Order: sequence, then structure tokens, then C-alpha cells
Amino acid sequence: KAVRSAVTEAAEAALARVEEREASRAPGAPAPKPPKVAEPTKPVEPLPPKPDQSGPDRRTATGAETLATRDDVAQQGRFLTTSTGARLRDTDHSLKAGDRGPTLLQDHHLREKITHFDHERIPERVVHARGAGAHGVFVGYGNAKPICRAGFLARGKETPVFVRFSTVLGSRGSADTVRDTRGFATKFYTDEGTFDLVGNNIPVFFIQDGIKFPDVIHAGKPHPDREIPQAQSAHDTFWDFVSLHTEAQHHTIWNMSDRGIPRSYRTMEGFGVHTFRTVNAQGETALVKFHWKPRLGVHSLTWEEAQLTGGIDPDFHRRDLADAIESGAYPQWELGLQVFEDTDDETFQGIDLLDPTKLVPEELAPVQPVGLLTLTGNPTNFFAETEQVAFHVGNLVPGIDVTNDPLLQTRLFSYVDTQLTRLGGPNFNQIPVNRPHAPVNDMLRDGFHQHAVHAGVAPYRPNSLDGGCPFHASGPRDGAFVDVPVRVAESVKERDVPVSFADHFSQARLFWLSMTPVEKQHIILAYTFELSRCYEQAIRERQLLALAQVDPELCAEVAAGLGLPAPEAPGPLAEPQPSPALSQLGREWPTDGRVLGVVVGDEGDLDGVDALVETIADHGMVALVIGPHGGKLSDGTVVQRTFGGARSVEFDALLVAGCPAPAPDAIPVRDAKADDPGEPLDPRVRLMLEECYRHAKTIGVWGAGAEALAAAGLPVDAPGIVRGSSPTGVLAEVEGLLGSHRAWERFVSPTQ
Ligand code: HDE
Repeated sequence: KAVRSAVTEAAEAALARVEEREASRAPGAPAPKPPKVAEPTKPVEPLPPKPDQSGPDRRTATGAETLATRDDVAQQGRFLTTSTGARLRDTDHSLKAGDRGPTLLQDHHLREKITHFDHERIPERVVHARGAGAHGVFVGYGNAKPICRAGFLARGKETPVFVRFSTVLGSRGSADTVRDTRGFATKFYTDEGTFDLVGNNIPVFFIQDGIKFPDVIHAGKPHPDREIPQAQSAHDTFWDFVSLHTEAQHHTIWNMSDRGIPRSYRTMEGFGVHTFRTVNAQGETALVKFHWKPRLGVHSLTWEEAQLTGGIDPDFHRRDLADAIESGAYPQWELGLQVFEDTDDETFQGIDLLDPTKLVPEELAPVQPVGLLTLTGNPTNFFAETEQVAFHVGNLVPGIDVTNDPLLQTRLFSYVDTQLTRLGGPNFNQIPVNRPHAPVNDMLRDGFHQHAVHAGVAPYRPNSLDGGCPFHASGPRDGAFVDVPVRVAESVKERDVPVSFADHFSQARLFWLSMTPVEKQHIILAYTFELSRCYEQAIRERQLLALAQVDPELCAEVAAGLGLPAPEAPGPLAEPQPSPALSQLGREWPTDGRVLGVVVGDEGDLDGVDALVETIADHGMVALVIGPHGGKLSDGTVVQRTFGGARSVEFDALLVAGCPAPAPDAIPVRDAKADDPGEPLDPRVRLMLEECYRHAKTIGVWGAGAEALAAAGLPVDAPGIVRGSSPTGVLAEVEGLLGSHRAWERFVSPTQ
């Protein structure tokens, strides 16, 4: 009885409080504002819908207008509600029997909030789990018309796109800068249906037949017993597979080159890898390979930079992409085509175009630009867009068709299949980021997560009840996709491979021979590192035998690094003509969006720093002032990075305006001797300079900046070191050097 009366008293008191509040409210007055609580961030206006997404959001999956708008699915109204729209007056306290509980099962809001949370995660992608996306626009040049009737390639035609970049091996939370292949998948929302170009930043692949994809991925992923290592190929199972399965050797040498550690998504090339078939308005066909050429050139990190960045900023590429877009430095790529005659044997100058382990050197078939991609918008919500976007190589538009490349053929099956598990059912094309911008009338019905309210009674063909709708398009004039009537050779069913696929080494050798000495050095170091992480001697030896078939020098250097004898190649090596286009060096590129660190001390040499920062911005680059402490310096210069918070890997070049001494209360980094004048340079600045020097980055100094170099023990007259009297003079020279990315001559020793 006592318990009951206590409960009743508490309930009555709670009710009285509510009634009191209600009574104090004047008739017709608005509902009271929720009590003020400390919010972690200031509430901001929700972003308006993106123009490229607002169109399709207003349609059902059948293309019909619906009452539902984007606002209906986004958050709306001032008040917090349940998912069914009941306004809530408290989301911080569960409904309890008294303030000390127990909690009541009856609390629907509690259960809804926690149940939804429990189911927030979906399975990550089985490959390419780690990625970053962006919206943009593609504009056609119109010059592809003679070979391809696809409408989005027409002159001046603007097509919205969504692009997702990714690594392959790592989990969703892994670091961006690991050594790996990068995905480069583009969804074109064209008027004729969605076209997905699901490519990589490497033009060839590990396997020639899709049936082996689980093998290569199982070998590359962490070991099944301890689930290590994460997001890398430097382990036994990977090298076991590629050394046994030598058709992977060409892709592997690309991964071991600087292509495996890009500087930024913005500085990556993209490749469709497979050969596709295009069709023009007359029905004539051609074979093509797709290329994305970045406007800023192809640039990479050094291995040490990639390692440091993985710890200091694991989101380096994701951040770089988002920052560039947000600041208006929109990343751009030209879409290019290598075009080949559609011959019966589907080869070009002896290269089998259906073999995805082979590329066609650009010197033999130039890449012809046919349009421009510009990324202009960051996703509003990572999960809704970047995570839920679903690409498919079978999403084709009239004018583009597949070939019989056996890797591509398997992919045509895999990409729908995987979404069924990942996105929980067959209606993933109704998710906003996947919705086509072309009208859809597909007669696909029901299933998990069906969002469309389909009208009509006859989702079948032929029918008379829905007026015979939908109708067949009669042919190309109605914009129909017509499968190219390719002749299928008279053949028998067999599990086999063409003889032309048998050469596994000549193009790995072509790649090696096309590299400059410094790029070769990086490749040697990468193989040596990766193989040194393997435990099994037999695997190292077998991979050395594969390298012997790529190049004797490469094999000898790696063998020396591993302390093993270099094997001889079992037969003579091919002598392909090198393809200079495969090298990343030797050209000048725009410096837009490059990040320059400006090191300043608290005292002296601050003259002109403000003007310098402005000039850097005027030239389309980003200046980050690095000072001994946050806030402002004595002359009012604003500091963006502190000596303690900055690390060299953030910057493409360093400008040094002074020789900042260590803080008076800093712990000395060396033992003081009686006659030691003490550290002349702050050790954190010394570290930054040393690293920039080691990574062959341009360093510009003026005034006391030269003393900082000397204090760091660095030569003032080395390549890529710019000394001058004025900040702007130094900047002009530094900018010139940045065009070639690094002072490549500084890489002299294998240890760097
Ligand atoms: Fe993929 N691949 N892949 N792949 N792939 C996936 O699809 C697969 C291949 C590529 O940002 C998965 O939706 C098979 C080549 C990219 O969402 C899956 C084979 C190339 C992405 C799948 C290949 C790629 C994927 C995992 C051998 C370069 C990320 C999640 C036959 C031309 C797309 C998903 C994104 C993703 C299967 C080979 C590129 C499992 C079976 C070759 C860029 O379906």
C-alpha cells in the first residue's frame, strides 16, 4: 500500500507540473520552446536539396510525379518527433517507474530510438569499403559522335554525376593513404538512363577471368585467423597468390609503383580497364577504352609520407576532396577514349583487347578527350549518398555496350547480387542517390523497402487492362538500348582461356622500362618492403623468380634488399617499346589547390607574410601559416597551424620566413655541453624541414629562413631549395617548381 501511494504521489506531482505549465500559457500562445540545453554545435538551417538530386526525388520509381518531395523524407518541422510524427517533450529520460526506475517496456520512444540505432549499420562493401564521394557535372565535347551515339557525349550536354573514390582492400574505417589500387566509379544520370563507369586508377587487373575474383580478394584481405594486416598487401597470402598466379604480375607492379599511393583523388588517373563497344547513329561499332585524365596531373605521395599520413590524418584523401570542393577548387578530369577498329579478332597491334591484364600504350592509340567532369558538391549525408550509392557495370546507355572480356562478363552478374545483401533487397535503385534521372516504367514490383506507390492493375506484358502500357520502344529512334548483334563464334562449351592471354610478363616489363630512374627506385623499395613482411621464404623466392621475368635489374635489387640470391629468368625477355606516357614525371601541371606551409616565428621576419598569404590565395593555392602558438602573432598574423600541431605531410611545399628558436621553457632535445650555445631552431620546425627535404619537396627561404635550413643541417643550394630576398620573389620560383610536383633530383639514395 505504501509503495502504491508513493507511485501515485509521484505521478500526481508530475501531472501537476505539466498542468501548471499549460495553465501559465496564454490562450492561443505558441507551444513553449523546449528548455535550453547546451548543444555541441550551433543549429544551422538544413541545406537546400542539391539541384542534381531534386529532380528525381520528386518521382516515383515509375517516373510518375508523386506528392512526396525531398522535404518529406528529410527532417522537417521545429519539433522533435517519433518516426511517425508524434511530437516529443523529452528524449533524454526513459519512462521509468519513479525517477529511480525500473524502466518501462511501454516506452515506445525509447524502444524506437534504440532499435533504430541497433540497426544503423549495414554490411560494408566486400571490396572498396573505404570511399569518399562527390556530386558533379559532366559536359560532352560532341566529338565522339562518329563512334558513339550516347546523348551525354553530345556537344555542350550537361549531365549530373556522382563519383565515388575508394581503396580496395581496407575496411570502411581504414586509412586513405595505404598502398592499394583506388576505385574511381562514376554514375552519369543521363536522360537515356543511368550510365555507370566503374573503373580503377590502374588500367589493368589482377585476373583475366572473373571466376578468380574471390581468390585474389581472399589473398589480399587480412589473414582469416587473426584478421591482420588491415588494408595492405604486405603479407604472405597476397604474395603467395600473385607469385603463383603470374597473370597478376602486371597489376602488381602498378601497385608497387607510386600509383599505389596517390597524393590525392584529384591527382589520379581513372581507367575503365575493360574494352567496351560503342555504337554510332548508323549502327556502326568501335572498340574503346575509357580514361579519366586529371587536370592537375598524376601525382603521388612518397612511401614515408603515406605512412606518416596514415597515422596523422587517416582521412587525408577524403578531407582533401571535400576541402577542395568546399573552397571552390573544383576537381576536374577529361574523359578520354582510345578507339580501335571493331575487328573479328578484337586485337590491336597484337594486343588482345579482351585481356584485362593488358593496356594499349597511348603512343600507339592516343587518348582522345570527349568531355569534362567537374566535381562541384560534397554529399549532404555520407551514409545516404556515399555509402548507399550502388554502381553496376551493366548500367549502360544506348551507344555503349559490353564486350566478351571474361572479367567484365562476371562483373555484370556481381554488382546487382551484392546490393541485395548490402542494401537489403531489390529496390536499391529507389534510394535517392541511385534514382535515375530518366523516366522509369519498369514493371518491377513489391519487395523489401518498396517506396513507390505503383498505380494500375497490370504490371505485365502484354496487357489490355492498363491500356497496353508500358510500350516497347520501337528502336534507336525511340531511344531504345539495342544490344549490338555481335556474331558469336561457333564454339563448344569449355572452361579455357585464349592462347593470347598466356603472356603474363611482357607488359609488366613494358611498365618497368617506361619508368624514370627515381620511379624505378620507388618500385624496388616497395617490393623489398612488402616481401620483407612475408614470413615464408618460399614465397619471397617465388616472387623473385617472377621479377626475374620482368627485369633482371629489378630482380637483383629486390633480392639484394632481401639478402637472397637473384634467380635467372627461365627464358629470354620480351623487349617492348617503352611508353613514356606511363611515367608520372617530366611534365608541368597546374598548381591549383596546392598547400603551402608558411613557417613564421613570433619575432622578426613577419614583414610581408600577410601579403604573401594573399598572393598565394590569388594564385589558387592554399597558404597555412605555421606559428609557435595558436591565435595571432605580434604583428597580427593569424596562425592556422602550430609547430606542435603541424606535420610536413600536410604541405606540398614549405616557405620559411624566419629561424624560430625553441620556446624558452622547451626541454632541450640534446644533452647540453658546457660550450653549447643551445638549439638555434625549434626542433619541431627542424623535423618539418628535414621531412620536406627528404620527401623532395620545394622549400623557399628568405631573411633568417636560410639560417633555419643551415640549423637543420640541410644544404641551402640543393635542387628545389629556393633562396631569395623577398617573399613574393621566392613564391614565384616555388610555384614554378611545384608544377613538376617534387624536386625529383633530390632522390639520390635508395634509402630515401
Ligand atoms: Fe568490382 N566490385 N569486381 N571491380 N568494383 C565491387 O560492388 C567485382 C573489378 C570496382 O564505389 C562490389 O557494390 C567482381 C574491376 C569499384 O561503390 C562487388 C570483379 C574493377 C568498386 C564487385 C570485380 C572494379 C567495385 C563491392 C571481377 C575496375 C566500388 C560492392 C569479376 C575496372 C564501387 C559493390 C563503389 C565494387 C565485384 C572486378 C572496380 C562485390 C566479381 C576489374 C570501383 O560487386
